[in-house]
Amino acid sequence: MKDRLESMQRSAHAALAQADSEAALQEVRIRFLGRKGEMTAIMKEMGALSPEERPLVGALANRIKDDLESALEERLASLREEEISRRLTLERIDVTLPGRRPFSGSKHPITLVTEEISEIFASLGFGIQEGPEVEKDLYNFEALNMPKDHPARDMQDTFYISDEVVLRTHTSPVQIRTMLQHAPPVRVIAPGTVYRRDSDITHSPMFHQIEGFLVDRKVTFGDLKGILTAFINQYFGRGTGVRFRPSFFPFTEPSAEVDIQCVICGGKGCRVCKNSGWLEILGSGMIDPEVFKAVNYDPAVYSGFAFGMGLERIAMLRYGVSDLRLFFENDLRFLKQFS
Ligand code: 2NL
Repeated sequence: MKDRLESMQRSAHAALAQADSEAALQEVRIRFLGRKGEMTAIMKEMGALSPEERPLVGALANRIKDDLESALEERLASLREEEISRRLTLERIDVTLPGRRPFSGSKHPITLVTEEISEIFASLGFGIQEGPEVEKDLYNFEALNMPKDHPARDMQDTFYISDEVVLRTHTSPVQIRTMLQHAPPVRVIAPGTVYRRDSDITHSPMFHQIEGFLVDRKVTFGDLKGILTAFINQYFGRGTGVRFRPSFFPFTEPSAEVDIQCVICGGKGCRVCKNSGWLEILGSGMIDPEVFKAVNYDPAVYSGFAFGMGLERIAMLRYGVSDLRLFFENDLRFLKQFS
């Protein structure tokens, strides 16, 4: 029995030396030390031994068991160490490599223009208001002196959601809402997206506007000229030539269009200004008394001016963009140039 125990010990050591994973080690443990393993099988025959031999063989069996158990532990520890050093080599990180820059987007040119213009008017004391793009016909047209039969309300130009609801065709309804909620004095600009049924190389069905207005006692056309000239000097540069041309809008009387000296040729005449030396950038006027009546402002007490400008046109002039469609195609090669 002593020989069989010692031979079992040798084959266990041999099997241990061969085991190259924790799973294989576990198999060795079961095969030799498990409840149905070789050690147990041998020990079952202890009963056949003489009383003198039994304690000697028992002590030997215990020593072998202890020996195998500590050999198993050692092998396990060295397998784990091997695994750790294997992974340390395999997964080595070169901390001196340069990092990868995270991709970072940039603001759309229309956003840049909106923010810059808003900031200038904010510095002149104007608040910034926003409103819904799906708007009541009442606020988009009716309150702006454009009754149901007005030509500007043509089905050709307006996206109707229903008889009484439209996609706003300008941001004026934001100003109507502002006047309905606040008594004068009030000065606010309304930047935002607007919609018209128009689509060709120079018109997009969705585009952007900033409108503004100011109402107080004794506001004159001189105030309109002063504020808009101050804005133009700040945005296009001090000394930019400005002229006011008579015009017509249903919601202002009198009305004026505002031109600036051509930013491309400086007024000499070029393709962009069609050889006139001037560029139209704004519509404006004194708010019509009919509009005041619609928002319960007393036209005998208050007066005010309003203005509106298309942002795509201003962005094209500002950044030298010659094709409107670039603003809507979201080509990254274009957009990246504004970062
Ligand atoms: C243009 C012309 C304009 C207004 C917008 C306005 C708003 C209210 C009352 C009176 Cl609530 N007027 N807005 C006035 C004159 C011109 O815009 O060419 N826009 C792109």
